[in-house]
Amino acid sequence: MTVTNKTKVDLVDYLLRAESDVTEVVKITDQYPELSIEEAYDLQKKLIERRMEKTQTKRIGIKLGLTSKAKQEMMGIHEAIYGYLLSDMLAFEWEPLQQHRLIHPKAEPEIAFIMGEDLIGKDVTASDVMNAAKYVVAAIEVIDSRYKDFRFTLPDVVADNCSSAKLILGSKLVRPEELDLANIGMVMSKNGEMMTTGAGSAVLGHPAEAVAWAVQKLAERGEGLCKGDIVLSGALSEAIAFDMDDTIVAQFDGLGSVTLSSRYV
Ligand code: OOG
Repeated sequence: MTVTNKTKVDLVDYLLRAESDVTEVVKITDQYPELSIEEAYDLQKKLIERRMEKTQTKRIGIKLGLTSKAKQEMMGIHEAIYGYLLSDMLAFEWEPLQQHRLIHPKAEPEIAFIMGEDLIGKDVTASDVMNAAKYVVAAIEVIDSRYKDFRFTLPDVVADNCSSAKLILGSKLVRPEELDLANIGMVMSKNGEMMTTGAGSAVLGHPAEAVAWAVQKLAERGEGLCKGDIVLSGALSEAIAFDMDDTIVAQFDGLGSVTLSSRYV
């Protein structure tokens, strides 16, 4: 079945409804197996426009996904993906997440960049990213795929805004050049028990390389990063599922820690 404009509107509605009803749904490639990555980015763009309109939110940045070689191999792909961060996705360390608003959330430890300047262009490099970024900060991204059992193909996850749900930033802001970002070590625990470890190099060799890739990719669509954007550069380890009353802490060398807690309200 081909993806007409009418189908695109229906698919966007389908995914937005899954999010607002907090219900997992069958992946869209079950019905549209020919959906291409480019069409999936078109769907993602429409979804973001509709979601901003519906929830009166605005764009606050970009997230990268599937940046680790391990995850790419697991999915049989060779490319990362990007999605958008919106203002209502921003959560805070001091305010537990409302677990009942999430389907089957998982936490990912990430290094976030705060952009000090706009950055746009097909030839942008990691060193351009380091120069344009004002700070790096520890982050936890909460991913919450709208698809059943978190199972999807690449076009499915792109259309679903790369499983984006929430993000929490730590409170220690560091100038990017002050740290060796590829060699930053990270430990993530759940309720005091160590769950996973990782290093900055897990993110396409260096987190700024991942951000440069995203900027080049955005340029293909005439877009880029804006001053003030938050950029989640990709997970340093696998994602960890959590439930109500869980507390997750990600501790990074040189960046301090960031804490997520959840409750049922
Ligand atoms: C896709 C998004 C994963 C990352 O950093 O790899 C992601 C998913 O696994 O649901 O954000």
